[in-house]
Amino acid sequence: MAAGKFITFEGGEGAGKSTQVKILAERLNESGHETLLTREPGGSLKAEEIREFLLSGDAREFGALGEALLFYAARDDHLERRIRPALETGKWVICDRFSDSTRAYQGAAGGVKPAHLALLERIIVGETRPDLTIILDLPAEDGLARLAGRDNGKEGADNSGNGPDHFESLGIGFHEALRRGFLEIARDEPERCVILDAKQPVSAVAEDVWEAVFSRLQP
Ligand code: Z5A
Repeated sequence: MAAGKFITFEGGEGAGKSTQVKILAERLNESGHETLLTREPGGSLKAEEIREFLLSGDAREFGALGEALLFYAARDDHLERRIRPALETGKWVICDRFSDSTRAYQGAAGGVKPAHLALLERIIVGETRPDLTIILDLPAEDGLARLAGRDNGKEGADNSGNGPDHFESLGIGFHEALRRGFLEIARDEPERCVILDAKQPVSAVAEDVWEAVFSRLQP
């Protein structure tokens, strides 16, 4: 068993994951825990290269299953080089998206069979499952409106820092299917997942995140 704790953040576009992972990492650091703040796709050198390819839209031709394989190739490297070593030294690993994103994007919204994704998850993730997954829930149109209003773009949004990436530019139906996908995951695994209302102000969401971490993992 890993000595550290593994927390993942999930949710649709613009739900506030990147904002909240940073606040949680600061809070854990202040309470004396060493943290690794990381993200998917990416988090290791090779995985960041795969990220660039995936978000550019050039991987679209592989279809949703091909994309899932690429996300898992990146995840395998990330787990081996960053996540497992950090957990073994007792760090708290906080990851902005992880395997539930594959289940929601390539599975629920993209049409890849859940059994195929479950198999990949068993092979690649194995025992390194998150101790806690926080799902930030927001209506699809609110999340997309937030991204449209984001003035400087998120780092690497389309590999130039501007404009929507491949996934952000998919239609509202795709984003609604995503939301349902995440809510279903939480319903099926209540011992691991917590759903939080991401429509609230940043500080209120941060309080809910801390309450979830505190009550489930006692940092
Ligand atoms: N993907 C996949 O398909 N399969 C997989 O297995 C994995 C990923 C792992 C990665 O994109 C893409 O890869 C992603 C899924 C797919 N799809 N897309 N696009 P990314 O890493 O570049 O982006 P993201 O993870 O989707 O994050 P995001 O949607 O760009 O945003 P966010 O991290 O959830 O939110 P944020 O950056 O913290 O906030 C967005 C804006 O809202 C910003 O202006 C904030 O200031 C504002 N904000 C944040 N919180 C609030 C609150 N509470 N109120 C008001 N405004 C707020």
